[in-house]
Order: sequence, then structure tokens, then C-alpha cells
Amino acid sequence: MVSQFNSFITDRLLSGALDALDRTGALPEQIEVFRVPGSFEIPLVAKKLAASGRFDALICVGCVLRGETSHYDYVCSETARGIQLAQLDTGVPMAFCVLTCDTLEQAIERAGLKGGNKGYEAGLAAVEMAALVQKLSRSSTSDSRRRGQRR
Ligand code: INI
Repeated sequence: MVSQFNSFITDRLLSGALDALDRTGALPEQIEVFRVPGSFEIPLVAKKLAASGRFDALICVGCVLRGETSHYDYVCSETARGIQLAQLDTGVPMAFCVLTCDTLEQAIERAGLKGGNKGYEAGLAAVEMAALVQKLSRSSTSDSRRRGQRR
């Protein structure tokens, strides 16, 4: 899902993530994009989407820019904490693509077309984690079948 706050940046991160999914063989019909108002809203929606059982992995895209007050710190820490809790609670991998930058320039550098794009990295991480979690689930299912046969 994608935060609409700082959409100038988050749209670029989304493009990077979609590019990574395309290059790793994901089909367009396997991908859905959900938009939330700001990064703070990502964890709740991520948890609900994961609980639906419809997704192998989620990519959480946001951009928090430091302002003059401590608001930034709360949004950053609660967003990161919420996403981590949501993936641990549900077992569905969630790639963390929430930029936390002091300046817009820093965010632009990380959402680049030519240079690095953290969305692209997050897309690859989501695919890798989806495959790993599926592999682990399959091996634990076959382990318990083997144990059942021995009894
Ligand atoms: N949300 C962001 O995603 N990035 C920001 O930089 C930001 N700032 O600076 O305030 C931000 N705030 C909104 C927040 O995520 C919630 O949407 C809002 O507090 C309503 O719950």
C-alpha cells in the first residue's frame, strides 16, 4: 500500500516496486495497489490485507520528512513498529519502504529513476520473502506429515 502524503516521492517508490515485481515475473493481475492518507495509516491496512489471506507479501510505501516538531518521530516509530507487529502477527511478509528523511533532497535521491530506488529494493525483498515463507511453510507441513506417518 502507498501513502498519499508526499506523493511526489511515494509515486516514484511505487513505480520502482512495480518495476521489480514485473522483472521478477509477477503478473499484473497478481498485484493490487491500496492508497492510505499517510504513513501512520499503513500498519492497520497492512494487517487487514494480510489477514484477508489474499496476498503472499505486502510492500509498505511511505515517505516521512522531518518538520520542526516531534511529529516526525512519532510517525516514523509508530509506522515502523506497526508494520513489524503486523507482519509478525499475521506471518505475511511486509517490505518496509517508508523513507524517513531530513530533507526532500534526501528523499529524491532514494526514489530516483537513474540512481537508487528504495521501492525497487522493497519489491525484490517482498518477492524473496514470499518465496522463503512459502518454502518454510511447505517444509513444516511435510515434516509434520512424516511425523504423523511414523506414529
Ligand atoms: N505522513 C507521512 O506519510 N509523511 C509525513 O512526512 C507526514 N508529516 O510530516 O506529517 C505524515 N503525517 C500524516 C500522518 O501519517 C497521518 O496521516 C496523520 O497524522 C493522520 O493520522
